Amino acid sequence: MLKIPYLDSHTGGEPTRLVEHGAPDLGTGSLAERREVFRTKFDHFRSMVLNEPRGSDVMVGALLVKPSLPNCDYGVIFFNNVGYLGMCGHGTIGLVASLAYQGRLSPGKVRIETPVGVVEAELHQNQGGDYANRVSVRNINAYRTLKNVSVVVDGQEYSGDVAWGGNWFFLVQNHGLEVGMHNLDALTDLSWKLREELARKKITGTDGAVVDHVELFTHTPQADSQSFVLCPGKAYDRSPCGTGTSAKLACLAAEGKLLPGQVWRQQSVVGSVFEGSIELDGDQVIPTITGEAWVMAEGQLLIDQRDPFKDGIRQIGI
Ligand code: PYC
Repeated sequence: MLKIPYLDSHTGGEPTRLVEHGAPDLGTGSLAERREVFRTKFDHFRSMVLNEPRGSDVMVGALLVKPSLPNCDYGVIFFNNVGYLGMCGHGTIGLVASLAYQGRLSPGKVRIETPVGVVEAELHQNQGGDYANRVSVRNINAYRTLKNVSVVVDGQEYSGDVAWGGNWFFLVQNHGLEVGMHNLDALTDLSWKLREELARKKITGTDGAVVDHVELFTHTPQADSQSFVLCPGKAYDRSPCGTGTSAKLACLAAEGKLLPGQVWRQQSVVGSVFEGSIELDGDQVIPTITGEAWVMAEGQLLIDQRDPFKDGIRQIGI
């Protein structure tokens, strides 16, 4: 029986499953190179950890590895039900809170290497719980590449921006749908169709990158904005999405609607909130996202070689 220790947390409702020991050896290359080894040689491990029946479509995996850069403390590769992420904001908050829970981190700063760059997280002081769980993540640079892109779905025209926040996003403000838990089917349906239409029209991120996250925004009295975020595997993000909030901050800054030091409160469809702010870096921004994560389960994944679904139920065609 193969046994893989795991620690599950959630950040604003969005789960992260942290694994480290028992994972395949991905070598000592850069995190981008190791993600490629993971993808091409060990994708069964991703599916085994995250897909049903052991995991779920909603979950994001965080594989903790040694960094390749000497000035980093940890390396991490994030993955989901259908593949691999660049960065993951809620996942980084979950990772740092999980390391705090394990007694491996004290309040202060930690540098984490990801396949798309180095992020700096700050674990804030424990406010009286069992472990410190409030984390700020100074993300890699975020920027908008396309403004007011027109996409037609079911005969109706939508306009949105394409932006990078560690993953590629299509951000739509005027979509006509109510953003709330009562409307998940309609929000998912429209987001998915927008994503498909972007792909059909070959509207991409830089270097032909697939725009695989869609954000639908609305106004809310409880924060500066509320959003529904659809992830690549068709599950919606229960958190406000750290990389998605970063992309939003980049678009706001490009419009002159957010200045360095101002705090932007982004609410998720389930009601959780991230706080975001920016520093300027030329025509790009460096976003910092703050949120809280909660550890919620730890144990061992058990992999029985006789089990026909030991490698999870793979999703084809997403
Ligand atoms: O928080 O960046 C994020 C994220 C990406 C996908 C799910 N959550």
